[in-house]
Amino acid sequence: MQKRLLIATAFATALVATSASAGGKHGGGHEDEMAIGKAGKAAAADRTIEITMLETEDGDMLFEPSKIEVKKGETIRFVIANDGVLEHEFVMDTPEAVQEHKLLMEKFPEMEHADPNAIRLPAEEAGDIVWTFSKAGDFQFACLIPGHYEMGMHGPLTVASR
Ligand SMILES: [Cu+2]
Repeated sequence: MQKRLLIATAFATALVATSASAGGKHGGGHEDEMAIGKAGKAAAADRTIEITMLETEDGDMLFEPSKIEVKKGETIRFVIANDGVLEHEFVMDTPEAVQEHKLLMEKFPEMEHADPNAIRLPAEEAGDIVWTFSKAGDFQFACLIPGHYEMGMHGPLTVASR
């Protein structure tokens, strides 16, 4: 009895912690600078990187290119196209934040995000993200729709210090 109560309490605490972090992350101001940088202005973009999201005939899901390399201080216009038949998303963040976000998506698959570092696209649609990489580091991009990461939808995003 005592033990069961303890487990229930721990579970409730975990739930509260999870929703608090979800609220903070998704309701936060868009002006906030993240570890990976901040939203930029299209007019200030140094270059464009085109990214395609697709499924392969043997059941994999992937991004092309499979890795992204930029330099600190660069503003990149990502033009992201979903060439698949399923919905996909592109999110870039620290590896830790990607894993945290992935777990949240698995718990709450209907979760909507309005994060400036992410875009969700229905099949055959395209969109863009303009991003200023203000800090050097090893980041990651991924699709966090449950199951897609495991099917291959993730890659390294390196911000070189110049
Ligand atoms: Cu996907």
